[in-house]
Amino acid sequence: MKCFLLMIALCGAFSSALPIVSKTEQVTEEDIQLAKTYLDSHYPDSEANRVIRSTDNNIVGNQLRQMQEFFQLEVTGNLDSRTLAVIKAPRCGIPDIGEYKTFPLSPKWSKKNLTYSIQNYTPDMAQDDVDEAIERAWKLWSDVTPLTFTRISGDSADIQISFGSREHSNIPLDPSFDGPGGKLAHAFSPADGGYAHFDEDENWTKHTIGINLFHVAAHEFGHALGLDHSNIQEALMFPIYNAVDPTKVRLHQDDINGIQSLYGPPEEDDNQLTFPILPTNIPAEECSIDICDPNLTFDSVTTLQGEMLFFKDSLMWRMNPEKIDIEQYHISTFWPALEGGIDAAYEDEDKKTLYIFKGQKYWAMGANVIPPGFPRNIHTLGFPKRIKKIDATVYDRRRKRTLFFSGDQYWRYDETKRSVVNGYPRKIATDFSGISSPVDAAFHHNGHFYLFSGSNQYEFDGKHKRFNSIKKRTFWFGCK
Ligand code: TQI
Ligand code: CA
Ligand code: ZN
Repeated sequence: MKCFLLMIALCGAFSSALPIVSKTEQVTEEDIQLAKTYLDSHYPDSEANRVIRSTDNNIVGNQLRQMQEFFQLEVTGNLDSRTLAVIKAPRCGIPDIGEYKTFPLSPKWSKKNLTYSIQNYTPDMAQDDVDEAIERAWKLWSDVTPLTFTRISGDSADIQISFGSREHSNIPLDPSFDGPGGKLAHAFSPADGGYAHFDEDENWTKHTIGINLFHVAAHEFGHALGLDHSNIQEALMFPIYNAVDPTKVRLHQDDINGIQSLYGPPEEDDNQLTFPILPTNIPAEECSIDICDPNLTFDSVTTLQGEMLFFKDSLMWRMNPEKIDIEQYHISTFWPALEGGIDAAYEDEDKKTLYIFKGQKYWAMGANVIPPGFPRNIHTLGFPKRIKKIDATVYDRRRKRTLFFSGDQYWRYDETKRSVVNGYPRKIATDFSGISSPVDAAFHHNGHFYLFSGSNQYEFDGKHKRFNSIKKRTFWFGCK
């Protein structure tokens, strides 16, 4: 916001060196030609935006109006002196060819892992839908940059998001909103504090009736990251809100070029693992291991979005429990950095995150957001230094706690408090009597825990803390 004002100020400084056409001065034929060439190259001549030459030889029409709107000039449709001054100073931070634009001096965030907070909610939408729209809007930008966006609470976030109407804050130079219609939202550039404000007098929705929050948030976050408006009509940063199907809102190559001019492309981080998108119609590999072999043991097992994944060495099998249909993949297909041999894995369905453990490292992969800073060391979870690897893990959705097995001990980890529960570790043999340690793999299905040890699989009733049955490990595959 402030930056836009700054740009006008800079333009003033520049253009004062140029002859300024005063309000009363007659516009010359030369000026008209100049303006026409300028408008034709910046605001391509379409049916809707044809330049009409009026009788008094002035340029009028939509091309000029668009240009005036773009530069926040008075929209007169006439080639007045201020408009002409902007046309005559095309090098004032304004590209000659149609493309993205950053704010003057290109302010940008100097760190990659940014935080945001949602300070309040609009009553127009369910809170979950607001959270989701905001998260998806950030994801558009994090997908094409090295940036990450993590939601935190409180007032210390880099980018604070809020809804308000009219005079909506006491931040200096925060322009007030204008009631229904008109201004929808605004955001402060990285130089000005990175706020994103949404006009509460608009009707915010998750579809096209009313104003689509995801669409406007995506545009505002572009500003909050340092992008000014683009003059490419299809770009998200083009300053006109076209109600498009929100499922079709995505970045234009111009938006990508713009944001990457500030932050560069995503880091080819060999260490970062991404949430696996399991193919739906790509044929899986031939099964190269006899999955019914009674001597086969698993490295780890986890659920993933309703399916089950079994890991062994460099391979993984995917099974849909409804279909008893097994597909085999190389682990490296999804995670080139891993090369298999993983120790443990679990899915936190509440955080929509998959965790993978290998040696002292572990990775978190979000279905929607890429959690920053992984891999991390398992000791950051609070395990003692003597623990060199995790054997098995499983998430207990009912208690929002994760069980970790290592050697002959196990821990409970509180996912809400993000710490190991007091009183742990405990001996596996004490609480899961009958199971032989170590536990190879563990997962949760339909309210039961399944712990794998050697060729056995123990079904454990989490509620009554007792074993229901011991099944062969191959039970899931319908082996004879
Ligand atoms: N709000 C303006 C905007 O974000 C605020 C603004 C005007 C601005 N001029 C600026 C911000 C120059 C930075 C630089 O663009 S708005 C749209 C769009 C608005 C407009 O309410 O007019 C969207 C908000 F692009 F569709 F026109 C969101 Cl998506
Ligand atoms: Ca408004
Ligand atoms: Zn904008």
